[in-house]
Amino acid sequence: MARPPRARAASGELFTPLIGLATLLGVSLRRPTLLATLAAAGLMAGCGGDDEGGESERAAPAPAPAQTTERPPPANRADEPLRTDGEAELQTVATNLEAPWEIAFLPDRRALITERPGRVRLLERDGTLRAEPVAEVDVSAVGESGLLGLAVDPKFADNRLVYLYRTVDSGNEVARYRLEGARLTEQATILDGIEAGAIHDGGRIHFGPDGLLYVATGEAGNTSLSQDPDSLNGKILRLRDFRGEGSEPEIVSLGHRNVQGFDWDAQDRLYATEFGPDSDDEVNLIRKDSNYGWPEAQGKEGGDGFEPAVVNYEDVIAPSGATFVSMPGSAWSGDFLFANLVGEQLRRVELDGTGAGADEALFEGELGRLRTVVEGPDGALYALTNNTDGRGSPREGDDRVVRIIPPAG
Ligand SMILES: [Ca+2]
Repeated sequence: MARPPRARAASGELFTPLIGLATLLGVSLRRPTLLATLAAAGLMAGCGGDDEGGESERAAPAPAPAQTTERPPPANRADEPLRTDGEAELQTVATNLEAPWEIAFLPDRRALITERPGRVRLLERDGTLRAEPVAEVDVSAVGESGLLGLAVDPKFADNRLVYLYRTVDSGNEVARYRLEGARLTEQATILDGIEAGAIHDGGRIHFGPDGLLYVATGEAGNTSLSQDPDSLNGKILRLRDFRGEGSEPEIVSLGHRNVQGFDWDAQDRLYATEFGPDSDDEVNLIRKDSNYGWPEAQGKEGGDGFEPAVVNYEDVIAPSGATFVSMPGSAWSGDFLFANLVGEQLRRVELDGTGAGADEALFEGELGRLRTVVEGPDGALYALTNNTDGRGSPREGDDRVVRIIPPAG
């Protein structure tokens, strides 16, 4: 993996008061009413499609993790990725986020974090979470929808472009923004026409090794959409003209129920996590134009043109964001890590292009529900808890960004 360029001085301090002004001028959030939230919860309970789980179905959470520190040391500037000699180390980097959904690093080692109610936050290089959001995004945040994925343009150092996946009144869409100073300014909607629902909104976006922007969607509670080639729902899509006016997306794969995590291994093979219904959460190897079965087949069922899952989990763990560990020198290097909501764990799976080897739960019950995990520029992993969206049991300081230093390998 290419090393990020040396950090430049942040130039956004003067813009902070402008953000406050913009807020006063009416860049406001549409928050779900209590009634809408309850209706959505009732709907989800009724149809058994509540992938992300609810507190009522959960036992009391485990006590807060003992081995955390309030602030990590400054990011490692050496060439070697961070590794520990013993057990993996867990540190709290930032606290008091509201339903964070994605974290993505900039080339200067700062990071942007989305909060589902409609904010983008900036995490400074020293681990300080800037109090003022860099953007307030007008979203319709009901059930599982709202401000979800975020991706940083591969040419960010030149163009400062950032992409957001969000739910608005007309559905789910992808919008392009530009980071100017400490302010994220909207430029254009580059993909729309994705149906939204109180459940199954997909929402993860990442750039692929081919330089295209990949978008994972869900079937929004309408199972007939996953097999419909004319629908953008229940698909993995990719976009070419993301820096221009936008163009028709290409369907990479279909037959998905709800994909919220994906990444490529060192051989550029694409793997994705997927929420199953009341069993059969999945990890799939995504091949172009393949059909992953929903709602006709699930889990390891194949045949009839359907791709079986590489890994399936009978007990619900609710897998969301995922990453391969690309940097060398750790016991997890090359492995697929993904965050789990109901399972309250990170999962580490060894994948080799055909089947799966070791498959273990990490930090189970220690942090509560987990939304995503990404690899940082220092070689540590960064995960987001998801305990403040009404479905978890928030602990003091939730939600938080945690930094995980993997054991040396
Ligand atoms: Ca499947």
